[in-house]
Amino acid sequence: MLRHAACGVLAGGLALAACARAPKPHVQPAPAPSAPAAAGAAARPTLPQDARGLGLVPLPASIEMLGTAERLGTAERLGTAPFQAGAGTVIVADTSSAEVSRIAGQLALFIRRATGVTPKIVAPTGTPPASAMVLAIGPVDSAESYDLTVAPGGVRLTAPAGAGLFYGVQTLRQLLPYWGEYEAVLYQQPRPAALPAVHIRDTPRYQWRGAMLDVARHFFTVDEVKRVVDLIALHKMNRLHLHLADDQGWRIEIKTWPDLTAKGGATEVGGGPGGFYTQAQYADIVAYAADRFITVVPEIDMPGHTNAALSSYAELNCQGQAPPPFTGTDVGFSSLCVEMDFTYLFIADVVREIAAITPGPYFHMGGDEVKTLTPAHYRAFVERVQAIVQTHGKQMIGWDEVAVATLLPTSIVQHWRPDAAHSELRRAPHLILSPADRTYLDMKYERETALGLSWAGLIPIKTAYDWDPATLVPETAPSAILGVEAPLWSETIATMRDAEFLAMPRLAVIAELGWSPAPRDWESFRVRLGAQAPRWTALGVNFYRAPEIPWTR
Ligand code: TNX
Repeated sequence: MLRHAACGVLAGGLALAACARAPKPHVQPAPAPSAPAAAGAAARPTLPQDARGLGLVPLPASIEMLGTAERLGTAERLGTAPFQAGAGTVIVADTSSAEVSRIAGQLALFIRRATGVTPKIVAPTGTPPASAMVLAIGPVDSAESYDLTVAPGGVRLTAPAGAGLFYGVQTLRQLLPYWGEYEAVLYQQPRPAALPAVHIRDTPRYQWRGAMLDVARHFFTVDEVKRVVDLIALHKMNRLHLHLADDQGWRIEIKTWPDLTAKGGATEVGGGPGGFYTQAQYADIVAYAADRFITVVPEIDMPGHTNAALSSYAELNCQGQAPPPFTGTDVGFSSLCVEMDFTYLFIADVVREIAAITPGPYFHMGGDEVKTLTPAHYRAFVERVQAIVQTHGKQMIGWDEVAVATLLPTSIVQHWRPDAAHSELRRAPHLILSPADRTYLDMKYERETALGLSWAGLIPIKTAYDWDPATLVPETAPSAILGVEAPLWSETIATMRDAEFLAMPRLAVIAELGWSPAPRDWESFRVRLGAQAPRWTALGVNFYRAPEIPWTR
């Protein structure tokens, strides 16, 4: 039985007494052992009714409460508090691995912030000391999976790779009291933090759990992008798609075409100053994301959405004349000169330079909303760019219009138009699902929402939550669906405060769609989402307090 197995795991490395003392669970019968979640296929194991009281988002694949269900002081979660982090807590981790050490350091930081005590990180030597939090590499389902046991004598987190350990630490973080999110709590005295006794075995439903930030319509600084990285990491997302070029701005330094940023980077919607990332700054974002197991996906939108490039270089235009910069919000009017070979030399330079500073395997070529080309010219363009992207060792991604082209087996289609023809989408070798009427973070929540657009409809929380990625495009092979992504377009947002208001809480909704097994339970989700309020407040997140969610504060 899983419950005893959990103690067995624990007993292997921690004091046996810990398990012997663990109060008998009085919740549901132990869930069936969770199978690794095959995309779309995994059935939800029975979860204890009170698992929702843990306040975890996204919901893990399997949770077993080891403690009794008692309310814990101010914390709105259930379970006894058999593990007390604080003075005496030691993190045991393989300090010879830089990656494991880094993750242990991240856990140490959360413990310090929650308790006022910085735990020592020590290498494993035989039996772990009492009150140890052990991070171990060991077999669990897939690379992103983890197995976590919290019991009175200690905590044991096992994962086959760094990614799983990192997600297990994010779960521990959400199990710790919310005040661990404050950066500078001053403690008169160390304050122990209770972790509820629980056994969690977790694995993501989908490999692609993404968010997109449009830094082209309005520019966001490196620090602001890092803040977005932090928010997506907290919710176990693993892709950050950066929309780096559009009509209103070009945001990434290309050394062979310096005016792209010198001229094309100096505008944005509304006429503000714009901005751009040097290649070194972009590399800094990529490294910061990689430390959180997030792959950056760079997008240069083409052949449409290219006014910033066209206005920077006259020779990219069919007539040899540069248009003025554009600071409005219309779409569909611009296009690269697709019949001119010179255009493809330009594209090859851009792809080569970006590929060289992008360790991830993807390059997104946009391809959306082209209203000035014939279908034949459009298709030929996509296929030519696809070949360039392949030459530079990357997999091409394009918005769903590109599905009309002949695509390589490695290419990926990002579905966004709610009315895109399913017959075309089914031709896609791989699909990322970003249906605009469910996942677009820039849609208004309700008619009165001051920020955002509404062309794809209003998206209150339940609308964002209530759909199944596995059945959105009928007759698509489940294996073709890589996962989900939530795009945040920035026509109506100029600051991080505004961005957070549209993104949160819907980013957490899409994170759950990407991670948690189906079928999902709206009632459980509302409660767990509501429990994030003090945590997000501590992080300074300007989230929308949707009236249908029972926010705990
Ligand atoms: C459609 S989504 C666009 C963007 C806009 C967005 C606004 C997509 C591929 N194209 O250019 O910013 O709508 O919601």
